[in-house]
Amino acid sequence: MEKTFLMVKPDGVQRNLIGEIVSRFEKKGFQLVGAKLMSIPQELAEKHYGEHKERPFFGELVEFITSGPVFAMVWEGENVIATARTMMGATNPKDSLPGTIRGDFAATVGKNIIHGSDSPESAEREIGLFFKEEELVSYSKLIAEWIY
Ligand code: RTP
Ligand code: MG
Repeated sequence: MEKTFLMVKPDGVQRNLIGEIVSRFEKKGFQLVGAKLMSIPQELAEKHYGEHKERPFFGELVEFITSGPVFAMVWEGENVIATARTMMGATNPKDSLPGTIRGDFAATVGKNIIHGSDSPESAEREIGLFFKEEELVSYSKLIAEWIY
């Protein structure tokens, strides 16, 4: 079953949005298979955002993501990678629609509440960066097979 890496960024944690965000993915029908509140070490932040190394905002991005605790999660379900991106909304909150997480809660591009893997390759890479194999659990719920 497909898995993705999602993370409530420091602004989302500070604004008490962990529960709201977890709740949206639960209600959608996805399954939480790993989660932890953590501070991101500098080196992990630089690796995680490695694709943006040459961008002018890289320093700011790493500084922000290491500025306070984040809530790191792994979610599972059919098409969870793309669906989670849709539920998050556009990167820049000026373009993210109401009803999406960024559309409802974020106002600036640098502080946009949530991170989500953008492809199967990123998901595998990011899950591996943030979680050990034994931190992920596999379990089934005793309900309809289309609720993941
Ligand atoms: P994320 O990686 O955090 O889930 O966000 P994303 O895929 O929607 O956007 P991405 O292009 O990967 O950019 C990563 C984060 O960098 C910040 N950003 N700032 N100042 C700027 O122009 C700018 N552009 C991007 C955003 O916080 C974005 O989430
Ligand atoms: Mg990204």
